[in-house]
Amino acid sequence: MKKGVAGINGYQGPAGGWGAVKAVTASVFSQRAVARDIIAMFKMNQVSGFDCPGCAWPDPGHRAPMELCENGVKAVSWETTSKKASPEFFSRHPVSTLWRYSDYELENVGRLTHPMKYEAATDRWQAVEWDVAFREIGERLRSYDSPEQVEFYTSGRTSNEAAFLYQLFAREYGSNNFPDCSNMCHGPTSVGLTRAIGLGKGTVALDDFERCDLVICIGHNPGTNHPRMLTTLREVAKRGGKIISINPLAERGLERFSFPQSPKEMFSGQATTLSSRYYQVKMGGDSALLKGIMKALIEMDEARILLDQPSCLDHAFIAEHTAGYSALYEDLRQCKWAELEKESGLTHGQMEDLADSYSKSRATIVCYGLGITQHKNGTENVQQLVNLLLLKGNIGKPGAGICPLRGHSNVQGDRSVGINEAAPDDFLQRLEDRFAIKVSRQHGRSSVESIRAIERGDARALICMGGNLAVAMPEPQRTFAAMKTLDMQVHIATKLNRSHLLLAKHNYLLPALGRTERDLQATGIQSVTVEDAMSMVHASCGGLKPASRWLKSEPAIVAEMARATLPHSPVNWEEMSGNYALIREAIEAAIPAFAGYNARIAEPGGFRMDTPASRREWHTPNGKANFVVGRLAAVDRLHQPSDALILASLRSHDQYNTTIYGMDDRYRGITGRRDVVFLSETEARSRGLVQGDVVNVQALEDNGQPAEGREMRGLTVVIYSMAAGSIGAYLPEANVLLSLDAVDAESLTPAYKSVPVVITRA
Ligand SMILES: Nc1nc2c(c(=O)[nH]1)N[C@H]1C(S)=C(S)[C@@H](COP(=O)(O)OP(=O)(O)OC[C@H]3O[C@@H](n4cnc5c(=O)[nH]c(N)nc54)[C@H](O)[C@@H]3O)O[C@H]1N2
Ligand SMILES: Nc1nc2c(c(=O)[nH]1)N[C@H]1C(S)=C(S)[C@@H](COP(=O)(O)OP(=O)(O)OC[C@H]3O[C@@H](n4cnc5c(=O)[nH]c(N)nc54)[C@H](O)[C@@H]3O)O[C@H]1N2
Ligand SMILES: [Mo]
Repeated sequence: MKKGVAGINGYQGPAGGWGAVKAVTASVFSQRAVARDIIAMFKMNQVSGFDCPGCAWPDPGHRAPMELCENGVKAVSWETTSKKASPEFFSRHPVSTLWRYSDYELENVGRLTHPMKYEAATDRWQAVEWDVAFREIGERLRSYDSPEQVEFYTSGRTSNEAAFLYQLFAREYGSNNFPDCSNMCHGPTSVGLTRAIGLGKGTVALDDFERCDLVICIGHNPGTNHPRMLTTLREVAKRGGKIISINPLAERGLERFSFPQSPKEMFSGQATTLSSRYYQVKMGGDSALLKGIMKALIEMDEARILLDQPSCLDHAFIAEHTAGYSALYEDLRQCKWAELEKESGLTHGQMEDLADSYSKSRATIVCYGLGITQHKNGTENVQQLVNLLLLKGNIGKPGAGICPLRGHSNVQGDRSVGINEAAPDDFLQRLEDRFAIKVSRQHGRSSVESIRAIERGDARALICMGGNLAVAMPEPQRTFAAMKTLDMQVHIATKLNRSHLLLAKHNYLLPALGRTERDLQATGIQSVTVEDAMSMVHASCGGLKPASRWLKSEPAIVAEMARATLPHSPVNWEEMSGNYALIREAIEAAIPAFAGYNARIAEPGGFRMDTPASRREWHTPNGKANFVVGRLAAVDRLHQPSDALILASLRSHDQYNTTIYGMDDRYRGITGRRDVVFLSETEARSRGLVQGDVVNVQALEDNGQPAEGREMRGLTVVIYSMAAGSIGAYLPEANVLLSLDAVDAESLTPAYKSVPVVITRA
């Protein structure tokens, strides 16, 4: 191994600990957000405070006065930054100059302060009056041949109130095109769980973690993406519960954790061991692994029955509550161990060990993330997790169930209130009844379909409620080019990002209040509501002075855009945006699950949305929980060369999706750089590579041929503890290796975690 490769140092410490405390201070300092921030942090996630925009992990009822979460602090300090992207800044920087900024530099300019319109003559964004912007946007939207030529994107920080108004506006206008960030992460959860158990969300509540015997963490990285979950996992480990992790990479946040709020752990340098077992599955190998565990479990069960020992499956549950068991049984019987081993990268013995641990647990929770969903078989993967749980009746009993780790802090809520390109008919009917409008029943477009429609010229305008759509999507070679063919783009945003610079013919940038800021409307200060990953809905009320007096709230922006576009609308836009309680009343009228909305969010901690599967009520067409047989592997290797690797795009510890906070990835031992690939010792050695060597990565087509233009050059090799056959690189840089056509067949979620590639020395 080369000694001393710049920025590649490894990391020996636990997750959390002093490193987290130092990073908090550094992030607050870098954004010059000191005093405001500290006050804000104390109120974050509290009953009367605002909801942390960091992640969707729920808040415990018995929380510490301030749960220090490093990445929550980063999210908040970047929102409450004192830096400003003002009209004066834009007057000094033409778009051609801004294009050369890195993604980090773009967001680091600071908060947008004024509504802006792009002027082609000067190549600059220029301030525009709100009224003028709304009038022009409305005129343009009315000018298109068909409302189906307009795409309405939502990123998941948007509150329930803003999201509901937004979809109402789009539907009254006549479009059902709702590309949304959940199409990029948990689309397979919505589709797969709905078909399997009749509920497109998780079944567990936070207190189930107090009662489970076993937590299986598969394909997610809580140390970075859901840091507050480590507190929960620590409690499980401390009371003797078992945690088993399944991940190609050794992720420190799954291994051990030093709780920053525990003086004992902090000052003695102790840490809690989280996972008792860690299985480094190959990227894309989960489905083979899950089949192996289930096969071993069934074999074990049959042996026990022969020996007159108690069964290790819940046969009574299977008989009463499920359908499809015999097809699953037949599929597993036919699976060959050699194939399961080859595809998963784990041994028959390891799969038996996993089955054994699972069989001994009386109540098991399976937690999963993008390592499961972002594959061509993402939906099937989710259903395999359900299969495993159903075999032992682990859904709908205390301490057990399925727990998808959702992404953005309100991505689940946005879908609950109607951001859905194929909304159920009863919902659409209630919207029509409540508002005396007509809405289309046409199946609309999700994210990948929207980009393809823009590429084909079928879509003329794109409105983005937050996010950074073009950068978040695969294959910028196609996505970026498509964006520039649009007639109009409208971005409702807090910060500048690259999507804003992919100019259409007409471009507007509308600055929104962030969640930490005071939202004053006609009837006084407003709260919004959000739904966390465990279906808890609660209020969030910003308290800070807005970054600029020209900012508008998202509901206000939507309402004014709607009034400018639909002058004869019967909807009471002005009244609703002046009093969000009226929006909640409307949500309640359209969606019965929100009955008593305003009263229920007044309760401390809010309320839980109904999750029928948690009480074994299966809202599926056959009224049963369904076993679903899936294919063996994420990638069909038939035509791939023998040296092909499967690449997953990864988040560093210093980023939030496309927002790059800094250049470090502390828990993976990387400092000051992102131009790296992670490779196992075995794969490196077989190619004669050592740490620090520079390589090129070439993506492959399904037929094994090099994919033209889908390559990255000059990446530095990091030797990492990870599965053979696998390789990792950071998003969004690695998006050039992806294909817009490689998607999960059922949900159309891009296969961000399984791109076949080959590497060569640069
Ligand atoms: N700080 C921070 N917090 C975030 C985000 C952020 O970017 N930064 N993003 C938010 C969003 S929108 C989302 S959706 C969530 C994402 O949260 P996660 O689901 O944790 O997402 P990732 O970090 O993309 O990847 C998770 C893990 O999957 C593993 N993996 C890759 N391929 C495979 C595979 O084939 N099988 C298995 N078993 N594992 C695999 C990787 O090694 C990695 O540890 O986090 C949210 N929270
Ligand atoms: N290769 C690869 N690509 C991926 C992924 C992957 O794992 N691999 N993950 C995917 C996933 S899971 C997701 S969710 C998507 C994320 O896709 P998006 O949600 O579209 O992207 P973000 O980076 O979260 O959006 C950041 C921008 O949101 C805006 N913003 C922040 N806060 C607010 C607010 O309060 N209001 C408004 N109006 N705007 C705000 C800011 O302008 C900021 O620049 O990326 C996907 N892309
Ligand atoms: Mo996400």
